[in-house]
Amino acid sequence: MRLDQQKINQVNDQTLSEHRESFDHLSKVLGRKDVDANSIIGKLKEFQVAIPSWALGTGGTRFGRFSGGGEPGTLEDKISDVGLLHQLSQSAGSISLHIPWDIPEDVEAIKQLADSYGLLFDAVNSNTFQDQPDQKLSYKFGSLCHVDKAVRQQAIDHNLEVVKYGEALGSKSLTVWLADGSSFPGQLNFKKAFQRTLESLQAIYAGMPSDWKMFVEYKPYEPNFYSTVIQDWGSSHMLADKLGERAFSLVDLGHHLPNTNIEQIVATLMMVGKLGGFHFNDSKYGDDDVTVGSLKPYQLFLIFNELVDGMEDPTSNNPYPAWMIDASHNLKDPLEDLLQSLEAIKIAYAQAMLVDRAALEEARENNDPTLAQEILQAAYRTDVRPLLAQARLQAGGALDPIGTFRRLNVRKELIAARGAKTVSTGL
Ligand code: AOS
Ligand code: ZN
Ligand code: ZN
Repeated sequence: MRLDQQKINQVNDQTLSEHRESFDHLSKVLGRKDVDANSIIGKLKEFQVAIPSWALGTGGTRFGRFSGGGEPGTLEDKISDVGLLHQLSQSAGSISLHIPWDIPEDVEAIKQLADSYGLLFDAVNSNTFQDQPDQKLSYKFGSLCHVDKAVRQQAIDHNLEVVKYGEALGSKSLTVWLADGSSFPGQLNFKKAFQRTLESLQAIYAGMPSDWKMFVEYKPYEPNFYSTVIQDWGSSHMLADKLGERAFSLVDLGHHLPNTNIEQIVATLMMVGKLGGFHFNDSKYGDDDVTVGSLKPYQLFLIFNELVDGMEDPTSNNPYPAWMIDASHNLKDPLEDLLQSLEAIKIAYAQAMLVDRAALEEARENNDPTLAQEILQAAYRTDVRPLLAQARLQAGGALDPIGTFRRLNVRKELIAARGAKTVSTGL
């Protein structure tokens, strides 16, 4: 489904003068601080976040799943939904596929379809955390870390097959997230499991095209409750470091124990040039995967403060990170939820660009924590939403993406086209 551009413009027209007033006011306020609103708008327009194919349908828990209707039942539908998000937000310029959920039957047709929506294919994801119906050996006791070499080989072959699909579509990176670990003390030899995982990853790394990157995701628990082989950023970094210069750590915001200082992890990984990818979501307890910025927007800002610092650092050799939303939507409309996440990410990014870095560095050198806090919070407490709206307006998007989604009855039309009972693949 494609939205009629004229209809988006008509909805925009209704709040245009109000928007112009807020934007002019903010531009003046920023101008007095020597901040050029247009340069921030330019960076916001360039900033694109990948949408995971598995976040477009209703997510469930092991207790139930409550579909909202009109879910994308095919890869084509998923691409079309990301196209909708991109049309409204102008910030969702790519899709991240998960194999075997998203195996393309006709690669050329899928590429053309994505292209017609202005979408690229971001990192491809392998799945060795579930057994597929036609699978020979089980991953019940792990995949890349398994004690049985044949299981490890099957998981290696699967990852290489994922790379082949990605290559055909134009992806340039593979994200590996493993459920491997143990649920009971004594179950697993930690050292051997890590060593076997490294060897398996080395085989996958060796089989990737020479211009591909590998992102190694870490997670402290779930589905294994006692240990995970790649439990934290240290383990992920050790693996990435041993694998080679095209392997990087991937930070998923929900994959930290409560109160972990994620911004410090981000700064440290960027310092050594090893932060490759980012999964955005929010969490209160663990891997809650709720809407970005819905619980801890200040933490998100502090993380972006380090990301911007790392990206602007001329001495840094960290590559430009791959951004993706990794959320699960079990109550809200998935498309509305993703629009909220995109907005929260860009608010934090824009606020982080407002930080007066020279003054902050001076305050640090003078051991002045009061001033350092004033500087950070001056940026955080600025309402940057008119900058985001202006960036969208200039790019042809909606001034108010969720308002427009509702005004144009998008979900109703999706249900009419796809039915109320379609079920999307994913978790
Ligand atoms: C799992 O917890 C990880 O966050 C993965 O990145 C992702 O959610 C998964 O691959 C989707 O199935
Ligand atoms: Zn993730
Ligand atoms: Zn996760």
